[in-house]
Amino acid sequence: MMMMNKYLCTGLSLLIVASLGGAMQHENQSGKSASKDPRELPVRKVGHFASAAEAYFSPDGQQLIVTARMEGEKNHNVYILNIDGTNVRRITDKGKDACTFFAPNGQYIVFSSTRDADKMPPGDYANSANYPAGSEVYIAHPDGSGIRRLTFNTAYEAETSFSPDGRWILYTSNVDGNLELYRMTLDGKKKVRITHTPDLQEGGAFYMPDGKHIIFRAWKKGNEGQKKRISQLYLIRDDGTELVQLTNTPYFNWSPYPHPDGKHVVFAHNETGDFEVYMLNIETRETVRLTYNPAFDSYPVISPDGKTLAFTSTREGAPAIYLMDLSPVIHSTAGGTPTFDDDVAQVRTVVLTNALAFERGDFDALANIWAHDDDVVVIESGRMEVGWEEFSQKHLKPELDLLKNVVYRLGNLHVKVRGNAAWAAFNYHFEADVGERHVTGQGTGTLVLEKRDGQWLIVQSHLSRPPRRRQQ
Ligand SMILES: [Ca+2]
Ligand SMILES: [Ca+2]
Ligand SMILES: [Ca+2]
Repeated sequence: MMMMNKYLCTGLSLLIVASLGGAMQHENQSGKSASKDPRELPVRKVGHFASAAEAYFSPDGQQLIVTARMEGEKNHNVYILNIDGTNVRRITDKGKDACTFFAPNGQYIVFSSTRDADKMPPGDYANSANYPAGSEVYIAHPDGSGIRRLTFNTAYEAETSFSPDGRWILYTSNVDGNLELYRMTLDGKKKVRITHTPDLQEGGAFYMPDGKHIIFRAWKKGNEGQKKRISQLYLIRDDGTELVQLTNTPYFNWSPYPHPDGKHVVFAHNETGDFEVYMLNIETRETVRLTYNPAFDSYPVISPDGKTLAFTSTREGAPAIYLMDLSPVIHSTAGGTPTFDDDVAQVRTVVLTNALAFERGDFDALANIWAHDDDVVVIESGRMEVGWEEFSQKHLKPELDLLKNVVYRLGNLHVKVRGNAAWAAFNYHFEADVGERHVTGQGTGTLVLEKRDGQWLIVQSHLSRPPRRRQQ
C-alpha cells in the first residue's frame, strides 16, 4: 500500500483506489503471475525503477518520459529512457515531480514539481484533499537544461501536457477554489480558464489529435469522501464550449488518453475491482478490454503510430511501466477499428496472438493459449502429432530454437463461433533465417479452439502449403 502513496498526478487518492473495491488486496498474490490470462496480449516491462508513475511517448515513439523513483531515491523525478529500456537518464533532481510530457517538436518537456516549495506543506499528488499547494508548472529542454517556472501561487498546478501544435500547455489547478482545466502559453504569460464548474472536479486532461477538443475525467464534488466513488470521462472544446459526457457507468472511469486516430480513447476503470485498461470508441461508446490481470492496471497511453500501449501496473509488485503491442486488436477489423469484447473478438485475438508469439519465439505466450492435453492435434506437411506434450516438446520448442528473425503474418482471417467451439481460417506468410539460409513460405491454415473456463484455447492446427515446384 505504501508504494502507491507517491502515485501522482492523475488526481486520485490511492486510499480512494483501495476503497473502490479491494484493488490492493491482490497485490501480493498477483506478484508472479504477470500476463498469464490468455485473453491479454503479451506485455513487456520497461525500465528498472523502484516505482514508476505514468509514462508518455516521445514524438518519434522511440522514448518514454516518466516520473519515477530509483532504489534509494526519496521522491519521484523525471526520467527519459528508450522504449527498449536502455539509455535511462534522470532529468530533474529536486522536490517531488509529477505529470511530465514531451512537446510535439521534441524540444521541450513540461512537468509539475514542488522543487521550489521547501517552505510549503509537502502535500500529496495522490490525495485530492491534500494536493501540494507548492506544486508549480515548469518547462525545460529534454536534457534538463533551461528549466523555466511558469506558475507562481499557493495553489495546486499539475497534470500537464501539450497541445498538438505545441502552443499551449494544458493543466489542472485549484487556484479558483476547486479543480478546473486551464491552458497557458509556453512563456506562462497568457492563462485561459477552460472549465467553470463548481460541482465537478476536473483533471487528467489531454488534447485530442484535432487540437481543438480535450479529453478529461471528473468526479462530482459532492461525492468526495463517499465510499463508492464514481468518475466519468468528458470531452470539451478548449474554449470551454461543447461539453460532452462520454461515459455513464457506475465505475471510477479514469486516466483517459487519446488514440492518434482521434476516434478512440484508452482509459481505465474498476468494474473488476482492481482497475483494467480499456479502449473506448467515442462514436459508438463501445469498449474493448485490453488488460486482464488481478493487479492495478491504469494510466494507459498510445504510441504516436497507434500500435503500442504503455500502461502502469503493479502485476509484479511495485508500480512499473509495461508495453503491449496492439497490432492484433488494431488489425483485426478493417479500417483499424478495434473489435469488441465478444467471443469472435477474443478468438481473433488468440489466433493473432498465436502468430505474434510464434514470430517472437515466445514459448510461454504460446503455452498460454494452447490446450495442454491429448485433444491437441497438429497437422503439418502431411504429418499428424497428437497431444500437447508431443507437439510442444518435439516440434514447437525445437522449431522456436531453430528459427531466427521470424516473420509470420496472417491475412484474410475468418472466424466462426458456435457455443464453446470456434474455428478460424487464414492465409499466412512466413519468413525466417535457419542457420545461413533464409526460408520463405506461404499457405493457408485452420485453427480449432475450445472455450474452457471462459478462455479460448487452441486444440487443433492445420497448415497447408501449395506443392513445391519440382527442381530442375
Ligand atoms: Ca502553485
Ligand atoms: Ca471544476
Ligand atoms: Ca487489473
